[in-house]
Amino acid sequence: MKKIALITGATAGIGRATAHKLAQDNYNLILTGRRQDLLEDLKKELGIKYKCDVLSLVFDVRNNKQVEEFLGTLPEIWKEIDVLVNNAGLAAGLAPVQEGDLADWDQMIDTNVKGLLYVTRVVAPFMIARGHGHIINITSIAGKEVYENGNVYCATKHAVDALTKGFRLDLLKHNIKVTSIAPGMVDTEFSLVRFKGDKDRAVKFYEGFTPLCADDVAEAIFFAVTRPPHVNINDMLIMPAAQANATMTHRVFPENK
Ligand code: NDP
Ligand code: 8X3
Repeated sequence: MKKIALITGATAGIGRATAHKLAQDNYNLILTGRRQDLLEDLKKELGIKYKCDVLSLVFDVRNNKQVEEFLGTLPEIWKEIDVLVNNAGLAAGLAPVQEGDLADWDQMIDTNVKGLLYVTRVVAPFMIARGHGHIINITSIAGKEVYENGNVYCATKHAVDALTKGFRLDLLKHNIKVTSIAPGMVDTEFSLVRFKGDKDRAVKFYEGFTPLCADDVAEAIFFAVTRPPHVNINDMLIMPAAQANATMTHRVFPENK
């Protein structure tokens, strides 16, 4: 029988790549995001390529009413979720605290922290009822270190790091594994979103070195979910080879060679 994975934020980047990876490994998928057209395209693509069943749910993780409405009322068969990938998230802006945009702060805190909590609050009881499960939280190097102007984004990812540890304690007796996957810089829509559609700025962010790609992170998630029952990957920090930590990246430009 196929297993079921629920991936939040599957319309792009890491979530989308993880959907491909798990579908290829014989999972049926519940995929969520706000952009319906992208979810529908992905659902079609995965169905054709991997012959898997896909349930696509369009909602905003910041809205707990929607989270409960869509996930709380899943048909019984879809409640049998083996793997939850809490991936939906974003950075909005990059500014010193004294110039921070309050709407950006709210968006990051509401999505990265509260959204992740809302989804887990609904899904964890399904896993408890079945006596097993695996929750993967996508944290970040920004959840381990803080960088200039990253204040609130880094705080949200530090919060997810703490929540990961807390979930692990609370869910231990229920045989539910909890894993943090913490990537460094990954070339996805992340920077385009952070810089509010400014393509030049987003492209510059990844210039002069090879960042991770979404597939690299999907591979790490896949590794974590395919360990035998007695093994849990608590925390995986995965960086581009050219990025030593949150603040130091070795960039080489043709004119400097
Ligand atoms: P993308 O921007 O490519 O993807 C983000 C996904 O999150 C999209 O599918 C988006 O879907 C979804 N999302 C955002 N806000 C909401 C919301 N309010 N409700 C529902 N879904 C939402 O970025 P990444 O793939 O890079 O990011 C995925 C995760 O990885 C994030 O948590 C990010 O913080 C983390 N991360 C990213 C790194 C990077 O350098 N790229 C490094 C470390 C961690 P839609 O817009 O359709 O709603
Ligand atoms: C995203 C990685 O370093 O751009 O979490 O903040 S970084």
